[in-house]
Amino acid sequence: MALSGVGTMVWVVAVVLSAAVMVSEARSLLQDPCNPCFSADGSSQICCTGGRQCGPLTSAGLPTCSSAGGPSCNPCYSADGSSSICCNGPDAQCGPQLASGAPTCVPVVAPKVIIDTDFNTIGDDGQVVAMAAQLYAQGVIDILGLTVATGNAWLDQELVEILKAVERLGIATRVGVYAGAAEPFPHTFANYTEEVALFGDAIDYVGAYATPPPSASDLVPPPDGFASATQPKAMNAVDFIIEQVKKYPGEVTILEIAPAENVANAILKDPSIVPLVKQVVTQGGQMYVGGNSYRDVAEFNWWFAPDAARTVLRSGIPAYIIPLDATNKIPLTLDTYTEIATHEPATIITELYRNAFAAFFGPGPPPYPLFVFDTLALAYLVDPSLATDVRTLYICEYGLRRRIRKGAGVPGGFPRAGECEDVQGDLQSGRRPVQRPVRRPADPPSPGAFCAMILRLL
Ligand SMILES: [Ca+2]
Repeated sequence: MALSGVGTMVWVVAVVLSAAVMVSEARSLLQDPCNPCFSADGSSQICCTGGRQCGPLTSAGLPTCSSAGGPSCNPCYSADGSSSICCNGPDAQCGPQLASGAPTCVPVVAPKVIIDTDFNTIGDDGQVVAMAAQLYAQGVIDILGLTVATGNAWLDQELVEILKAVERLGIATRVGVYAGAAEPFPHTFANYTEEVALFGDAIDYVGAYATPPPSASDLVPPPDGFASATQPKAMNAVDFIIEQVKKYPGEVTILEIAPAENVANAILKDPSIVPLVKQVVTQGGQMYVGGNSYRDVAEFNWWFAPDAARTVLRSGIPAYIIPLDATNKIPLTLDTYTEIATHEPATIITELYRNAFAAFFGPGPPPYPLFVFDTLALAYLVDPSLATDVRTLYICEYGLRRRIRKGAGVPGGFPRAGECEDVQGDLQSGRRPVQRPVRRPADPPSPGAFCAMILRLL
């Protein structure tokens, strides 16, 4: 791994750790607002809780916390560094320097985020929401809501798990859960059964499609029981996305860590939201590596709802994609697992974590790499500088064309990426790709065209 990757991995690991270490503080954090203290250049911040004020900057310009009741000052410096002012209270962030070079203070505004998730209790989606709850408590992000779509499991099972999670994390009264797509279209469960008949059984992950939709009696409670009182909001996820984007034009980031049906349906229902969405940050797709679903040549989120992925990526909303090329480089290590699982005092999160992964990290080497997938999308959202390899590539669609030509009768094309190289194969049949010459569009991409930012965390 390149040296630059060390910092990336450490950061990601640190976030995973913070979810476990800090979860016991979640409720108190929510009642104990963050006092944000910023670095000299304003690019990073820490949260001083417990009544602590901002301390002096380190020699490297990093923020510190003073003891409780200490002097209150978040220093913001002039252009030449010769003078500073204190920015505290509602105007606690360093603002742009004036033409004269004098420092300014501006209000702290946490980025507004909708997390669209195919939730599971303590898999990567569960880890994302646990970490996001901490970041929310610290004022680093503002979670507008959690929207849910079938993916890892069927929607009803995911709702059971996320409703308990928001109670467990102490955010149930502040962050709503919105039910969305029960299955994508046209890649429905019935469609999937046709694929199996045509191309064969799955040899890799298919999420919810491993079994038919559950009945109410099939729903499995989380290890710590069903939610005691929390219910999904009455508003559908699609309408919630539309409402919030219009309420905060240009401010809403959609953290897309599920098959993209909810966001795609919002776009299709009300295309006027497209120019109003700040960005989509998503874990999905793969560029030059193998897939991880069905017959091993497709990334799960894009395989599960390919038409939705195409709709979102071609909508013109700025899209930042963390593909398997990046996530494959960040495995969950034994050291990280051990540090979380053995943390004292134990919390419900550390217990869930231990129960979920103890067998995997049992005697002997892990049977296969275990990745943290969606957590990298959250990492990028919070700190885009973590991306060490950012590329602008075209999303291509060879799947649909090849499918029609073959007359296989299965609807649904697939978004492809990679400078129009045929690098992903036939996503449903599992056939490996035939390498073709690079096809470049005759014209450069226009704003809003099918141009997406692809990034790799090396
Ligand atoms: Ca997910």
